Amino acid sequence: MKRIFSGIQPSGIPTLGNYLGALRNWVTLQDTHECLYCVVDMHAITVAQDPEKLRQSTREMAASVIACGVDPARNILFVQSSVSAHARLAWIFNCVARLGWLNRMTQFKDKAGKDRENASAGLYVYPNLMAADILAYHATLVPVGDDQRQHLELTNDIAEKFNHDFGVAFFPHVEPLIQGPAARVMSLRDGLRKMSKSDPSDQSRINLSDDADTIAMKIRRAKTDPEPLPEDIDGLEGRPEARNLVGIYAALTNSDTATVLREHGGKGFGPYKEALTELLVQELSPIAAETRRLLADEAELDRLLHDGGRRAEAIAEPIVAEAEKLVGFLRV
Ligand code: AQP
Repeated sequence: MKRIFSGIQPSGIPTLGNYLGALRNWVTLQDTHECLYCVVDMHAITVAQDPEKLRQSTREMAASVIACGVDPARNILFVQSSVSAHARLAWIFNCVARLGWLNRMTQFKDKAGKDRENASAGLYVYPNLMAADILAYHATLVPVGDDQRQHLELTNDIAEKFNHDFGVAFFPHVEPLIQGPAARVMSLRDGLRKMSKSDPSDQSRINLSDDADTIAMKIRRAKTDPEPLPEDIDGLEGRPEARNLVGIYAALTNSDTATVLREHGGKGFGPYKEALTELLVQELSPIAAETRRLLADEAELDRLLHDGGRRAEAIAEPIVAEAEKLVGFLRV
């Protein structure tokens, strides 16, 4: 069985983008792989977080993951900061990765924006921590949205350089697992920007906790253009908002863009948005209800996460101890 590692930041309520790009795949993969799923709070603090809110969001994220269908007994579900191996290996990787590599990371450029000088050093070395998250477990498969592809290439660069520098074949090659027509769900307000849980505009995203009325309102107000839906894929050229709404529909029905357009091409956005809303409500309402149920018993949720953390540690500890030995740390 191949080992999978995947993480999600507790930087807000998970969105439809997180769900279609990652969480839904996590559920499928648990049947065929050994899976480690991690709420990556250390990544979340690369931008400012309110401490109490972060603690609560960490629980909420874990509850959402379980509510989506991830079984904490069959998989290892845990909080990143509870396993110190991540921080230790990340430091080693900070010393392996080259500044030139990090300078090419588009996510840093997107997230730091115009005020780069004021971004945290943590945001800059975020991909090194991500490499440590994965390689601390010798995981070889990483289910992610399309936005993370570049970070996984960097993970492999780091693994190769480490292996080369220390003359070993210690860290494995990592493969991204990018699936489906909604590998990149875009903002409902701007079809060229990714849907994000930390976008200042709540109207830009569907949160997994949104109720039916909120989903209906957000889809009704989602930006579109005046043309009806095209009948084939070529007709989506230059229409990012239409492409996004079609991609979401295709993902929710486990079909593809061409099939959705065969069914809905020629229709105006009014009836199409109604059909899309119905699908979304059907899929997301049970998740929201189950998340609320899980959050009502915080002690049990904390117990599950503690247990996951100890199981994760048992795998990571010997791997990271070996990496520390390879770089020459004295263990006395
Ligand atoms: N819009 C998206 N479409 C498809 N997949 C997405 N993912 C995130 N947004 C989309 C995937 O969700 C997983 C967890 O992401 P994350 O929380 O670790 O960080 P992120 O990619 O930065 O997600 P957000 O929602 O945009 O968070 P913030 O706003 O805090 O930066 C990843 O596998 C990601 O690919």
